[in-house]
Amino acid sequence: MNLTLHTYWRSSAAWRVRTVLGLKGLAWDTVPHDLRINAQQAPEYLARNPQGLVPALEIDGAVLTQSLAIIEYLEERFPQPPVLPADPLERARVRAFALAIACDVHPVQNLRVLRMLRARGLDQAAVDGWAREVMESGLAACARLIDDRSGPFCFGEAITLADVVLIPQLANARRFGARTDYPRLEAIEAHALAHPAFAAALPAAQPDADPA
Ligand SMILES: N[C@@H](CCC(=O)N[C@@H](CS)C(=O)NCC(=O)O)C(=O)O
Repeated sequence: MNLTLHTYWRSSAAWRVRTVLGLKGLAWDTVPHDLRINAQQAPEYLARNPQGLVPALEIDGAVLTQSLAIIEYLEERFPQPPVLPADPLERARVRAFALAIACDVHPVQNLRVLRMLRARGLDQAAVDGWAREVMESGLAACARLIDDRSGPFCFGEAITLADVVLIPQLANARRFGARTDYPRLEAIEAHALAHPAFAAALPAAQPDADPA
Protein backbone atom coordinates (compact mmCIF):
# COMPACT_ATOMS: atom_id res chain seq x y z
CA MET A 1 0.00 0.00 0.00
CA ASN A 2 1.29 3.45 -0.95
CA LEU A 3 0.34 6.46 1.13
CA THR A 4 1.10 9.98 -0.09
CA LEU A 5 0.29 12.95 2.11
CA HIS A 6 -0.24 16.35 0.52
CA THR A 7 0.77 18.66 3.29
CA TYR A 8 2.36 21.88 4.44
CA TRP A 9 4.69 21.90 7.41
CA ARG A 10 2.72 24.50 9.38
CA SER A 11 -0.76 23.26 8.50
CA SER A 12 -2.58 22.17 11.65
CA ALA A 13 -5.01 20.02 9.67
CA ALA A 14 -2.14 18.15 7.96
CA TRP A 15 -0.41 17.90 11.35
CA ARG A 16 -3.42 15.93 12.67
CA VAL A 17 -3.08 13.39 9.88
CA ARG A 18 0.70 13.12 10.28
CA THR A 19 0.18 12.34 13.95
CA VAL A 20 -2.31 9.55 13.32
CA LEU A 21 -0.22 8.03 10.51
CA GLY A 22 2.67 7.94 12.98
CA LEU A 23 0.59 6.58 15.86
CA LYS A 24 -0.55 3.72 13.65
CA GLY A 25 2.99 2.98 12.54
CA LEU A 26 2.34 3.75 8.88
CA ALA A 27 4.96 5.01 6.42
CA TRP A 28 4.06 7.70 3.88
CA ASP A 29 5.52 9.93 1.21
CA THR A 30 5.25 13.69 1.60
CA VAL A 31 4.25 16.12 -1.13
CA PRO A 32 4.55 19.65 0.26
CA HIS A 33 2.46 22.57 -0.98
CA ASP A 34 3.62 25.99 0.15
CA LEU A 35 0.50 27.83 1.26
CA ARG A 36 2.37 31.16 1.36
CA ILE A 37 2.63 31.12 -2.43
CA ASN A 38 -0.85 29.59 -2.91
CA ALA A 39 0.48 26.25 -4.16
CA GLN A 40 -2.77 24.72 -2.86
CA GLN A 41 -4.55 26.56 -5.70
CA ALA A 42 -2.43 25.04 -8.47
CA PRO A 43 -4.59 23.22 -11.03
CA GLU A 44 -2.84 19.87 -10.43
CA TYR A 45 -3.64 20.08 -6.74
CA LEU A 46 -7.22 21.33 -7.28
CA ALA A 47 -7.76 18.24 -9.41
CA ARG A 48 -7.09 16.21 -6.26
CA ASN A 49 -8.83 18.49 -3.79
CA PRO A 50 -11.22 21.01 -5.33
CA GLN A 51 -11.36 22.81 -1.96
CA GLY A 52 -7.75 23.91 -2.40
CA LEU A 53 -6.89 22.96 1.18
CA VAL A 54 -4.32 20.64 2.67
CA PRO A 55 -4.21 17.86 3.66
CA ALA A 56 -5.15 15.27 1.09
CA LEU A 57 -4.09 11.65 1.43
CA GLU A 58 -3.60 9.40 -1.56
CA ILE A 59 -4.00 5.69 -0.88
CA ASP A 60 -3.01 3.54 -3.84
CA GLY A 61 -4.23 6.33 -6.11
CA ALA A 62 -7.52 7.08 -4.30
CA VAL A 63 -7.65 10.60 -2.88
CA LEU A 64 -9.13 11.42 0.52
CA THR A 65 -9.64 14.96 1.79
CA GLN A 66 -10.69 16.55 5.11
CA SER A 67 -8.38 15.63 7.97
CA LEU A 68 -11.05 14.12 10.22
CA ALA A 69 -12.50 12.00 7.41
CA ILE A 70 -8.97 10.81 6.63
CA ILE A 71 -8.37 9.96 10.28
CA GLU A 72 -11.68 8.07 10.54
CA TYR A 73 -10.68 6.11 7.44
CA LEU A 74 -7.30 5.27 8.96
CA GLU A 75 -9.02 4.26 12.19
CA GLU A 76 -11.32 1.85 10.34
CA ARG A 77 -8.62 0.44 8.12
CA PHE A 78 -5.86 0.28 10.77
CA PRO A 79 -7.67 -0.07 14.09
CA GLN A 80 -4.56 -0.46 16.26
CA PRO A 81 -3.77 1.49 18.29
CA PRO A 82 -7.22 3.11 18.35
CA VAL A 83 -7.67 6.88 18.48
CA LEU A 84 -11.35 6.53 19.36
CA PRO A 85 -12.56 4.81 22.55
CA ALA A 86 -14.63 1.61 22.31
CA ASP A 87 -17.53 2.97 24.37
CA PRO A 88 -20.06 4.87 22.17
CA LEU A 89 -20.62 7.60 24.75
CA GLU A 90 -16.90 8.20 25.11
CA ARG A 91 -16.46 8.15 21.33
CA ALA A 92 -19.12 10.84 20.99
CA ARG A 93 -17.39 12.96 23.64
CA VAL A 94 -13.98 12.59 22.03
CA ARG A 95 -15.45 13.49 18.64
CA ALA A 96 -17.27 16.48 20.14
CA PHE A 97 -14.02 17.81 21.60
CA ALA A 98 -12.21 17.33 18.29
CA LEU A 99 -15.04 18.96 16.34
CA ALA A 100 -15.15 21.91 18.74
CA ILE A 101 -11.73 22.75 17.33
CA ALA A 102 -11.93 21.34 13.82
CA CYS A 103 -15.38 22.80 12.98
CA ASP A 104 -15.77 25.82 15.22
CA VAL A 105 -12.28 27.24 15.74
CA HIS A 106 -9.85 26.28 13.00
CA PRO A 107 -12.02 27.07 9.93
CA VAL A 108 -12.78 30.56 11.24
CA GLN A 109 -9.09 31.42 11.52
CA ASN A 110 -7.49 29.52 8.66
CA LEU A 111 -5.35 31.25 6.11
CA ARG A 112 -8.01 31.91 3.49
CA VAL A 113 -10.46 33.41 6.00
CA LEU A 114 -7.77 35.71 7.39
CA ARG A 115 -6.84 36.70 3.83
CA MET A 116 -10.52 37.48 3.10
CA LEU A 117 -10.72 39.72 6.15
CA ARG A 118 -7.57 41.52 5.07
CA ALA A 119 -8.93 41.93 1.54
CA ARG A 120 -12.07 43.51 3.00
CA GLY A 121 -10.06 46.23 4.67
CA LEU A 122 -9.16 44.98 8.15
CA ASP A 123 -5.57 45.83 9.02
CA GLN A 124 -3.16 43.09 10.11
CA ALA A 125 -3.60 43.88 13.81
CA ALA A 126 -7.38 43.54 13.54
CA VAL A 127 -7.08 40.29 11.58
CA ASP A 128 -4.70 38.84 14.17
CA GLY A 129 -7.05 39.99 16.93
CA TRP A 130 -9.91 38.12 15.22
CA ALA A 131 -7.84 34.94 15.10
CA ARG A 132 -6.82 35.32 18.76
CA GLU A 133 -10.40 35.84 19.90
CA VAL A 134 -11.65 32.77 18.02
CA MET A 135 -8.84 30.62 19.39
CA GLU A 136 -9.08 31.86 22.97
CA SER A 137 -12.82 31.28 23.26
CA GLY A 138 -12.47 27.86 21.62
CA LEU A 139 -9.61 26.70 23.83
CA ALA A 140 -11.38 27.99 26.95
CA ALA A 141 -14.41 25.87 26.01
CA CYS A 142 -12.19 22.85 25.32
CA ALA A 143 -10.58 23.19 28.75
CA ARG A 144 -14.04 23.21 30.32
CA LEU A 145 -15.15 20.20 28.26
CA ILE A 146 -12.56 18.06 30.02
CA ASP A 147 -12.30 19.73 33.40
CA ASP A 148 -13.84 16.69 35.13
CA ARG A 149 -11.27 14.38 33.55
CA SER A 150 -7.89 13.28 34.79
CA GLY A 151 -4.98 11.38 33.32
CA PRO A 152 -2.17 12.38 30.98
CA PHE A 153 -4.39 12.84 27.93
CA CYS A 154 -7.68 14.65 27.27
CA PHE A 155 -9.83 11.61 27.96
CA GLY A 156 -7.66 9.67 30.37
CA GLU A 157 -4.81 7.24 29.98
CA ALA A 158 -5.05 6.70 26.22
CA ILE A 159 -4.26 9.06 23.34
CA THR A 160 -7.39 9.92 21.37
CA LEU A 161 -8.48 12.07 18.46
CA ALA A 162 -9.03 14.87 20.98
CA ASP A 163 -5.28 15.06 21.72
CA VAL A 164 -4.45 14.78 18.02
CA VAL A 165 -6.55 17.86 17.24
CA LEU A 166 -5.66 19.83 20.37
CA ILE A 167 -1.86 19.85 19.97
CA PRO A 168 -1.71 21.71 16.62
CA GLN A 169 -4.37 24.16 17.76
CA LEU A 170 -2.35 25.09 20.85
CA ALA A 171 0.70 25.73 18.68
CA ASN A 172 -1.39 27.79 16.29
CA ALA A 173 -2.77 29.85 19.17
CA ARG A 174 0.76 30.56 20.39
CA ARG A 175 1.80 31.76 16.93
CA PHE A 176 -0.91 34.40 17.16
CA GLY A 177 -0.15 35.33 20.78
CA ALA A 178 -3.47 33.90 22.00
CA ARG A 179 -3.87 32.70 25.56
CA THR A 180 -2.91 29.04 26.02
CA ASP A 181 -2.16 28.91 29.73
CA TYR A 182 -4.74 26.31 30.69
CA PRO A 183 -2.78 24.07 33.07
CA ARG A 184 -4.49 20.84 32.02
CA LEU A 185 -4.22 21.56 28.30
CA GLU A 186 -0.53 22.42 28.67
CA ALA A 187 0.08 19.26 30.73
CA ILE A 188 -1.62 17.18 28.02
CA GLU A 189 0.55 18.86 25.41
CA ALA A 190 3.73 18.00 27.34
CA HIS A 191 2.66 14.34 27.64
CA ALA A 192 1.71 14.14 23.98
CA LEU A 193 4.94 15.68 22.71
CA ALA A 194 6.92 13.07 24.65
CA HIS A 195 5.38 10.46 22.32
CA PRO A 196 7.46 9.78 19.18
CA ALA A 197 4.49 10.06 16.81
CA PHE A 198 3.60 13.51 18.13
CA ALA A 199 7.24 14.61 18.07
CA ALA A 200 7.68 13.41 14.47
CA ALA A 201 4.56 15.30 13.39
CA LEU A 202 5.83 18.68 14.66
CA PRO A 203 6.11 21.33 11.94
CA ALA A 204 9.84 21.84 12.49
CA ALA A 205 10.42 18.11 11.86
CA GLN A 206 8.89 18.23 8.36
CA PRO A 207 11.03 18.13 5.21
CA ASP A 208 9.50 21.37 3.89
CA ALA A 209 9.99 23.32 7.16
CA ASP A 210 11.74 26.67 6.99
CA PRO A 211 15.28 26.49 8.40
CA ALA A 212 15.25 27.24 12.14
N1 LIG B 1 -11.45 21.19 7.48
C1 LIG B 1 -10.23 21.02 6.73
C2 LIG B 1 -9.38 22.25 6.91
C3 LIG B 1 -8.21 22.28 5.97
C4 LIG B 1 -7.49 23.62 6.04
O1 LIG B 1 -8.08 24.66 6.39
N2 LIG B 1 -6.23 23.59 5.66
C5 LIG B 1 -5.46 24.81 5.67
C6 LIG B 1 -4.11 24.59 6.33
S1 LIG B 1 -4.32 24.14 8.03
C7 LIG B 1 -5.21 25.24 4.24
O2 LIG B 1 -4.99 24.44 3.36
N3 LIG B 1 -5.27 26.55 4.05
C8 LIG B 1 -5.03 27.13 2.77
C9 LIG B 1 -5.90 28.30 2.56
O3 LIG B 1 -6.59 28.71 3.52
O4 LIG B 1 -5.88 28.83 1.45
C10 LIG B 1 -9.51 19.76 7.23
O5 LIG B 1 -9.68 19.43 8.40
O6 LIG B 1 -8.81 19.12 6.43
